Amino acid sequence: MRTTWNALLLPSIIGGAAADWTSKIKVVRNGYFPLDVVDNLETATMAKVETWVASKVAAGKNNNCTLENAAVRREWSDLSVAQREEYVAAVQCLMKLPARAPKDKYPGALSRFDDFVAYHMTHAAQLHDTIHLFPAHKQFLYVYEQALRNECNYTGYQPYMNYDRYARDPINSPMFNGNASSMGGNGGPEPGYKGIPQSGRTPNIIKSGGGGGCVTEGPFSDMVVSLGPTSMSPIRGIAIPKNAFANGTAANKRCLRRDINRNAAMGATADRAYSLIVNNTDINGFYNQLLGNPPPKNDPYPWGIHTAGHYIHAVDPGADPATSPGDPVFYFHHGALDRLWWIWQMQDPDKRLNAVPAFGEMPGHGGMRRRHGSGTNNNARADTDPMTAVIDLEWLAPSIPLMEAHDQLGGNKGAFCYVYV
Ligand SMILES: *[C@@H]1O[C@H](CO)[C@@H](O)[C@H](O)[C@H]1NC(C)=O
Ligand SMILES: *[C@@H]1O[C@H](CO)[C@@H](O)[C@H](O)[C@H]1NC(C)=O
Ligand SMILES: *[C@@H]1O[C@H](CO)[C@@H](O)[C@H](O)[C@H]1NC(C)=O
Ligand SMILES: *[C@@H]1O[C@H](CO)[C@@H](O)[C@H](O)[C@H]1NC(C)=O
Ligand SMILES: *[C@@H]1O[C@H](CO)[C@@H](O)[C@H](O)[C@H]1NC(C)=O
Ligand SMILES: [Cu+2]
Repeated sequence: MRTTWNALLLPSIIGGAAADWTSKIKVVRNGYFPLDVVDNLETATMAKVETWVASKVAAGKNNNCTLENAAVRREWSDLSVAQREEYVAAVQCLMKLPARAPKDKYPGALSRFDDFVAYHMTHAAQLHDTIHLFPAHKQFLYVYEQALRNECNYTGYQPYMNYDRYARDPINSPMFNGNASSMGGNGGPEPGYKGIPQSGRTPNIIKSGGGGGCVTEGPFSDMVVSLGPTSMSPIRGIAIPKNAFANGTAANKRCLRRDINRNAAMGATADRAYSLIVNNTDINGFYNQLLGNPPPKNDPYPWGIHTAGHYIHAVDPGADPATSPGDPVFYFHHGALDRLWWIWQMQDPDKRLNAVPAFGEMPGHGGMRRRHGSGTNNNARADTDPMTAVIDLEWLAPSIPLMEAHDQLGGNKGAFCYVYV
């Protein structure tokens, strides 16, 4: 049936009149937030995506993935209130299911949700070296999305956050307003918390947005955070109980703390994301600009989108690079980055799909910055050829070849088959 359909479709594409992608993918717009420059670029890119997928179909290389059967990851505000509540309930469900991480090494992993935090906090190199950052997080998100669907009966897909919609007033946004269909509210005031230092940047701190205390409103106000903090945590001025283990894997039950932060969010506005995509024809430029390297000049929010997105919802565990998936908003942020990477790739799929950053910088989270040429950032070069490298999430999922996680429309033997709208 599918083959017949593809055969019927092809002539119209070869004839130059590709069918309108909106007949294949259901577009939902909330009508409240206007489309921004990146949304418009994404829309304009869909014709290229359609042509490219058609060529893969024609070559028999699409692993059964088509635009018609692709999952759609939507922006949070484009979900209905009922869909948002279904998502929240699925995350809360994961937080109640038993952990699978080995108990001896990860005694503080108390739930399936924690399984993901436990992996992330102890496998920085496997997730964050130059060749792994994008594809390994693609796989990490996919496996989390699968857990929500297969273990908690969630019927949707992982939403992403379009920072631009919330950057100017994140605290009152549909993501963080603290109502039942939000991802929970801000933390209470914590005067000792000054923000997150950004050495080498001007300004050199993401100033506190006024929060830092426990989240008291919304679905995650009763969440129990267990793993972390690790010795890498850049959080200062808050009395977070120390983890019994330096590696952060002991149980350390505490509240979820946040500082919903406009100063961070403003570094991830659509103009910045647009410049990131259209100003970089080369993957190294894209990678470095995403991470804020070199630091932008004459920019009041010179963090780079990756850092900005993380600190929108800091503090504990969100601000600790190792334990950041311990705040469920992490998955919205990395979904947003995955989307930007995809839009960038799709500007020229033949050249960009498999482009691998040769040598860049570690993610610009607070204290984790590394210099070019320092011995600490050579995981990518030391022993791994991207062509033979793998993404091994251990207890989370079977290992897959790294290059299988570059293509979200047919990669990983067709397991990846999704678009962002
Ligand atoms: C594609 O789908 C067909 C029919 O469902 C199945 O037999 C085949 O194994 C699938 N191929 C791939 C690569 O997944
Ligand atoms: C973390 O440290 C503790 C105490 O040293 C150790 O027992 C545990 O195996 C470590 N876990 C990992 C993942 O290294
Ligand atoms: C998911 O649905 C199945 C089948 O209806 C049910 O047995 C299972 O308990 C549900 N799981 C959860 C976590 O609700
Ligand atoms: C929560 O806020 C969102 C965004 O303002 C709104 O659409 C939704 O109806 C609100 N939900 C509740 C339960 O108040
Ligand atoms: C591309 O970068 C240059 C230099 O940083 C900047 O002036 C320009 O505005 C950027 N272009 C776009 C479209 O953002
Ligand atoms: Cu990460």
